[in-house]
Formats: sequence, C-alpha cells, structure tokens
Amino acid sequence: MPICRFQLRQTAGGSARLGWVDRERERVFELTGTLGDLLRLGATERLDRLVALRRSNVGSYPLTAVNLVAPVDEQEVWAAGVTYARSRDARMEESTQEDVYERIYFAARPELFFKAAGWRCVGPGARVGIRGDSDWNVPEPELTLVIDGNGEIAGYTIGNDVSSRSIEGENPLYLPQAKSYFASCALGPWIVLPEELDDPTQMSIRVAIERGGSVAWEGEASTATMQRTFADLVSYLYRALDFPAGALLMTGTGLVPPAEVTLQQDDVVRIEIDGIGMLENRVAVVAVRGSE
Ligand code: DO4
Ligand code: MG
Repeated sequence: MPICRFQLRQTAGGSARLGWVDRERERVFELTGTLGDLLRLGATERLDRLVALRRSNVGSYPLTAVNLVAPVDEQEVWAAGVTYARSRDARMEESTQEDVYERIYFAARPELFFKAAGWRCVGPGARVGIRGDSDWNVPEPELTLVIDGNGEIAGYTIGNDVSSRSIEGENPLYLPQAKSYFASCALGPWIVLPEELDDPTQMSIRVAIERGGSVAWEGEASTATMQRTFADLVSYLYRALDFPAGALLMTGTGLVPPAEVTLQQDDVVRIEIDGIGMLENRVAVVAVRGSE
C-alpha cells in the first residue's frame, strides 16, 4: 500500500504526518515517524518496520478528510536530464548550444542536477509555478525514484519538473534558474513500494494540460524508451554524495509539448503513471522581483 504524507483538512497548515493509503477503502492510516526514518533503514528493516507500524493503529481518516502533501521531508530532490530522445530533440530546437544535448544523450555520465530541497516541493492539488520572467514554460512529467540511504530504490512517485524553456534555451548555464524557483517541483500523490508495482521500466506516463475546460495539449510516453537505467542514474548520484535520509531522483521527461505550447496562469497539469496514480496541479505565475 502506498506511503503518503498528509495534513488533516481541519488543521490545514498543521504539521504533515506520515501514512499509508488503503486505495480500496479510501482511507489513510497514520504511521509514526517520518519518511526520513524509513529511508535511513535498509530494505529488509524498512519492510519489517512498515509491517510493525501498520499493526500499531495510531489513527485513520477518510481520504476526503486529508490533504495529501508532497511525499518528501528532509530529502533533496535531484533530477536527470536528456534521458529520452524527445527531451534531447526539444532542447536542440530551443537552444543556442544544441551540441551539448546531443553529446550528453550518448555520454556515459548522465546529466544530474539539483532540483529542490524537500520543503520547497508542492504536493497534489497545490499550485505549481511558472516564472514571471519567462515566456515559454512547460511541465515535465517524470517517473521519480525514492531512494534510501544505501542507494536502494525504496519506491516510486510522480514528479513534475516544471521548467522554463526560454531561460534554458538562451544559455544552458542558466539551467538552475530555468529549473529551480518557487513551486517548480511537484511530487505525489504518494510513494508506491517496488513490491507493489509492475515493471517500472515498462510504464506508460500520460500528461494533459487543461485550459478553460478543454485540453490544450496531451501526450503519452513509455519508460521503456528511456536511454538509461535507473541503477545507472542512482549510482552516479551516489558516487560522491551521501544521502543518509535518502533522496528523490526525477528520471527525466519523454514528454515535451510542441514549441507553440506554453503553460499559462490557471492551466491544470494532470500527470498519470500506471500503477502509481495521478498528480494534478493548477498553474500560477510566480512574480519575480526586480524585472521590468
Ligand atoms: O538539460 C536540461 C534538463 C533536461 C530535463 O530536465 C529532462 O530531460 O527532463
Ligand atoms: Mg526534466
């Protein structure tokens, strides 16, 4: 059963709690401890602890009585780039420096970048941001790995690596500004354990941008078309950094809208991944300070 983080609706703004979700009964069962506590453990201890926690019966709530929040606490969120041909091609079209994308697609060392501290991430139903100083912005639907302190994959969730194409396209060295700003990282709705997921290398990812009640753009891709393996991405991330409380790693996008599509205020971005669920967020333009 998926692991989630949630707040009680009646105390919205109160601290987030850990839980597991019974999707059939549509209830959340509270668990003591944090996601970090679980990810500090090895795989066997984590499963034992989850079994023990599930027996402890701290409290349960109907899904309608809670707000799910991003399934991340003290972890950093990292992201891989140009792991699908579609991402490479879109960046070669937008960029003044197209060869860097062609080269990284085939290079042994993957592109990995820091996306967000856990506390900056938004969860299901919250607004995602697009920068007010960018006129070309897109969602990037990505299967996201939840990795434990030992570098083992402990679960999977959905990520939206919202990005500015105009800022990255102007100069690849602007990548951190294109990628990391207020509410640019959405995660959720929950974490599905590896034991509970069919083959994650063969999963369909679907996205739709809804505008004023109709679909402005939609697309579908399969993780089967990814150019790299999850193990390879994780091993590079953990090569020269440690993550005692685990880390999240977005695995790159295979879905980039055509050039004429840009996100707008109040668009709704809906991402679905088989076996995991749906992550839906409405868009808000993030005001930037000091721009004309
Ligand atoms: O190279 C820039 C970032 C690529 C990215 O975020 C992706 O491919 O998903
Ligand atoms: Mg991305």
